Amino acid sequence: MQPDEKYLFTYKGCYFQPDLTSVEYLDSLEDFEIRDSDVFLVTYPKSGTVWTENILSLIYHEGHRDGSEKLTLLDRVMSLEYNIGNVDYASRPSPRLFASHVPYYLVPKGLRNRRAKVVYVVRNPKDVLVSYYHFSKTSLKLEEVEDFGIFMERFLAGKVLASLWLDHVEGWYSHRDDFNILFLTYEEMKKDLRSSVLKLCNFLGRRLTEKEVDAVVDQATFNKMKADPRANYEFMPPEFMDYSKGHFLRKGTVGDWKNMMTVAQNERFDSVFKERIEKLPIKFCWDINEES
Ligand code: PPS
Repeated sequence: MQPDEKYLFTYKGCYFQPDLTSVEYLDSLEDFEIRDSDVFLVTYPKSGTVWTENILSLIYHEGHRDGSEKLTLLDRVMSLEYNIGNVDYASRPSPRLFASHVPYYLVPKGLRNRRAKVVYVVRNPKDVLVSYYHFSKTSLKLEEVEDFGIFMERFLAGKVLASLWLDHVEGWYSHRDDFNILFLTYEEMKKDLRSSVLKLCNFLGRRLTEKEVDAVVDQATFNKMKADPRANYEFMPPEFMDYSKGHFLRKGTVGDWKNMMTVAQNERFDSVFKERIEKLPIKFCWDINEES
């Protein structure tokens, strides 16, 4: 089953959302000017993007005491390929924080000189799939596929936004030497948020006091973010989301796939993904109670 063209189009082998970007704009990204101080958060969709955006923003704005507290997350961390508000990114002050779902080969070429920083967050793909399935019901910009089994087949075939999860993760990982990049997993953030925040501060060269780190950790918890209208994405206009069907911050857990996938679906998933996943150097956590 092919994705509906109303919701997805391919650009150089990767699926994008037609309402929110264009071929011309994506073409222009190759020469997008990069600054040394830029930070790019790269993820496959539903892997913890908004969570990490919030953490980055908190780290850079040290608890939001610099006037950015009135801005929504979308203004604080700008989407590279979906410039929804038509913002002139070149005129934005440094340090600029960007988020992106693009595969490694579609990034601005200036990013390959290892000057700017890239943070790549990866999440176990079964939870990504389940999160994605629920999000496609809430998001009015994604095609709603009622049947989870059909949605899973699309996911396994890469016929979804940002294309195949395996290609995205493998691509970024195998080209890591081209970038100044830090890999983090959603699950390690979930298990020990403070250590993940410190890892980020260290990579980004940001020196925060203990108290400031505590404030970042406190404001980045699921419950705090869910209650914060500037961070929970409910500021998105009604043409983007149908909140009667769910929320952007849905469950925020590890292992929710077990509540959704049948034994047969899990076996089918493994038969398509397992071999390649096992070749990745990332140790995935499929259940928060697993020993690490
Ligand atoms: S998107 O649409 O690609 O930007 O989505 P993304 O932000 O990558 O992923 C959404 C999932 O991340 C969860 N989330 C969190 N989990 C734990 N803690 C915090 N603070 C947090 N913030 C967002 C969000 O709930 C989505 O996962 P699911 O499993 O659907 O709950």
